[in-house]
Amino acid sequence: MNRRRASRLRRRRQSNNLRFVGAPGRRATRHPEPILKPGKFITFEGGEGAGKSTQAALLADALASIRLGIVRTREPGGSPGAERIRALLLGGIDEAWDAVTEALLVTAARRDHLRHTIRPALDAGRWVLCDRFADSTVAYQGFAGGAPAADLDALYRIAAGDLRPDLTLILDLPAEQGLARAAARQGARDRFEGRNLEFHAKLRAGFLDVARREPGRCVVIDATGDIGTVQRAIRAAAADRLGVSLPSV
Ligand code: T5A
Repeated sequence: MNRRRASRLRRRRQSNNLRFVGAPGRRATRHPEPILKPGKFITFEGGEGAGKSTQAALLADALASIRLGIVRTREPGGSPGAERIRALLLGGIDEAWDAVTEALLVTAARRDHLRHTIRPALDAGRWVLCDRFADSTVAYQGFAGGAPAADLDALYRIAAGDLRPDLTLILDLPAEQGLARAAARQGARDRFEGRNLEFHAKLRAGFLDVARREPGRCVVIDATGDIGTVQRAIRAAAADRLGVSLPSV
């Protein structure tokens, strides 16, 4: 075969590969480049000390082991501008701001975080694992703090538009147990950890209310067990909701 015909055939084969990927009735093709799938957005929610950071790190390892690109991030924070707002919010003297002012601050941080970290990562096909997101605003500033739900909805739209997490894992445990775990850990208490038990019980009720209203997005995970047991439940939820097959814990 002459060189020009060989190169014409090669070009045609490549364009077929790209056009017919996954089309019914076609043989599976080998792709010259991995196909960029849109990334998934997974959020971890729950009260203080529920184990969100611990579990997010373990899920990130599992997803990376099946060769997915992962970005782990957190709220408030996750971009340089949002981290500055985090320092202001969490380091501030308690009661200096009311719940609506707190919501304005976390929303400003969220907008910056989405612009600079979350959306670019999702657009590049990465999976974003975020330690807390907007349900924390609903629970902390809304349910426990008393900020009106309609105001929080409006703020969310300003920050995020139509973007919603693909999966939200709500780590659920009694407030006393979470606070005991957080207290056993080293480091200074932040502005919210020091609030009374009633406040923390309202947080739990708030997260469970979100889960009840949005069952398609949220999965409630029993977080009272040991780290491995909780991680198994999280991997099962990721497999069920997002169709990934992950190594067992
Ligand atoms: N906030 C945030 C708002 O008010 N509004 C908002 O909109 C947002 C986004 C963030 C604060 O900001 C507020 C809420 C928060 O107060 P943070 O520093 O990010 O503060 O703290 P938290 O998100 O509360 O996270 P914590 O660090 O308190 O807890 P985690 O991440 O849930 O728990 P983790 O993994 O650090 O574990 C805590 C301890 O428990 C152990 C761990 O080893 C660790 O020592 N542990 C377990 N022990 C036994 N069994 C298990 N299954 C365990 N899992 C973890």
